[in-house]
Amino acid sequence: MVQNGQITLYSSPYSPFTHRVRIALDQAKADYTEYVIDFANKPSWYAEKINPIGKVPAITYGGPKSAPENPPPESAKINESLVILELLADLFPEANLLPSDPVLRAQARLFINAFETKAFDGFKDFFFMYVKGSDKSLLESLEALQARLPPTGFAVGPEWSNADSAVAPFLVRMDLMLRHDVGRYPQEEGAAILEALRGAKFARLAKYIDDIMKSPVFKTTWDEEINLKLIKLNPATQRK
Ligand SMILES: N[C@@H](CCC(=O)N[C@@H](CS)C(=O)NCC(=O)O)C(=O)O
Repeated sequence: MVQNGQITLYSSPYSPFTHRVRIALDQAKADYTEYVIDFANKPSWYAEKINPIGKVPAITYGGPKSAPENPPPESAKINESLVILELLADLFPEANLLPSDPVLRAQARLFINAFETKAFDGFKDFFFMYVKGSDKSLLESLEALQARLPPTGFAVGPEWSNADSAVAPFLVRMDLMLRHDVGRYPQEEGAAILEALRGAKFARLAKYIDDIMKSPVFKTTWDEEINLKLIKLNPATQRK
């Protein structure tokens, strides 16, 4: 499809939510401009003109290319990473961001839902807040996510889809943080989780994470060294 108007992505290099959208935009081969929002010095026009809740990611879609702080008045302003993934699947049908089969599409959404309603909380509570007991809930939620994976391939089959774009930024960061002992969690709990995730019970999830990291669509959006530096700098990952 010929893209019908400009796309601007408002982003942060720290943000796994932005990462979701970047993967899908690349997969769709969309022509887009990226503008990094500095969290320490958020421009007031961002909430006024783009995303009233002030978070990233957000996109503007439509109209001619223009300065990021002055989006075309006719452009749509869309926030929430998962909603943006849905929009991109609709805008770029030939990119197959979602499978064409209705049942597989539903399964992709269920996979995303399993991550969003359970695993994300485990991830946040263990790595960024450290809530007591979150080691257990993180492993339980990962087991439930793993149970949804087909025997081989990605979340809903051999082809990468929005389901993978939605979870990959988190699973890969989780693996990286555990390998480098970064995050709020007590060191021994991190070591125990890493051991569990390397064990037979989580073999399918480990293979999935490995396949994600080897996938061309993911590799073009990920630099492990830079991300490790960013994660280590994030105040929310510092142990107290
Ligand atoms: N539910 C939102 C979450 C977005 C979100 O939490 N973004 C964070 C970055 S990872 C953010 O903008 N934080 C800066 C702030 O809240 O000021 C989505 O899926 O897009």
